[in-house]
Amino acid sequence: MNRSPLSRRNFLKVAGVAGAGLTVGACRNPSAVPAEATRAAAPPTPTPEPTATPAPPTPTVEPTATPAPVAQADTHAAPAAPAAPAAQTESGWEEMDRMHEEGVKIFLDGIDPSNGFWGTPLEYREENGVKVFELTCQEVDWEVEPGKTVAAMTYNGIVPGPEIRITEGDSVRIIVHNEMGQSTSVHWHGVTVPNNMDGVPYITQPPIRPGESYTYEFTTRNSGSHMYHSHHNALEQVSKGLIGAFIIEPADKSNEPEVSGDYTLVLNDVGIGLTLNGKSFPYTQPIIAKLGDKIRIRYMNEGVMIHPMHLHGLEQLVISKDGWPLPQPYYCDTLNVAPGERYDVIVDCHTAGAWAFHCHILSHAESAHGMFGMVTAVVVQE
Ligand SMILES: [Cu+2]
Repeated sequence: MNRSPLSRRNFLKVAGVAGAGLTVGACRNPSAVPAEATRAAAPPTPTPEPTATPAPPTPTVEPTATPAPVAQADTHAAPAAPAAPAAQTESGWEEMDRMHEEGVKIFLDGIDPSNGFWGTPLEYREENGVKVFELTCQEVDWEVEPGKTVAAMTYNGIVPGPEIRITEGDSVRIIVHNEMGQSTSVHWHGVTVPNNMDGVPYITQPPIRPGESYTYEFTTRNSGSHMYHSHHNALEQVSKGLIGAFIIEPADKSNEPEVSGDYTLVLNDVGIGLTLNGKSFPYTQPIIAKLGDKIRIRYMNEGVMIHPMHLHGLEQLVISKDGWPLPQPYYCDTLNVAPGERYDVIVDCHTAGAWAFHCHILSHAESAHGMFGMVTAVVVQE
């Protein structure tokens, strides 16, 4: 978004903690935080690991497919129990506080609204009235948080993939190139398409094999916040990053809310870990708004778990579900977003401050080692 960068001083000022002595020791390098976290004991929360499909038999699929990433994601779910006794000693609680503070410092120091966290538009060319997009499936190393790089599967090298944003009624042609070591396909999740464009191998098309390209073409009919993702070996491919926003703006915009910012949050969990737009706290980015702004947030859950997204201090007005406008919008402070679901909410930034914004399954957000995973903030500046 076109927002001026927020200095750490301003963030602290607006957060009401300027001058509160937020001195952070420079005694450890950032990677120490996740390193500590990975030493945490077994997580308390059951995860989809047991229900995950067995390792695929094909040799092209690395054994990292499910178990390893799941384990990584869960190492953050540092249980309170083992940490508690240590915290009761002076050095234990001081260490705990220091780790919490250090994560916040990395988050603040990393604020950069232009770093791509809030989406990269997919450019297109126009051919005879058709908008032509190209997506290339690639395996890349992806840094999700300080010291943690994962083997991701991506569209055009980024997680989530670039945002496709068009207008209802547009005709699109999307050419997909597969440079990965396994076959794939693309499903246009929530988008009304002809059956043969639905992207399900052996049902509506052959898989797009390594080295091949495949062309999808359709005219969009239903506006709203939709998604695109792999529909082949999906537990691995989607959870590792073959995901993206597919936003169709209505042809008639007269009922669209007027907002000063439009933010998409793609949620994911196993695979690359507990992430918002492909990043885990402290590598997430805050939404930065001005007092009185109205902002739109589009949640898209590409993970395998439910994530109740909780915003402190500012209510969320839910205006649409899966791209369909709600006949009766409703307010909430915690919005449960299940796998596959999309919700659009409007937030009236009526109170200045730095408001925590996180998944409220606490094992997805905060441990004895500080905040991690699905955590960010809405910063309302005066
Ligand atoms: Cu969650």
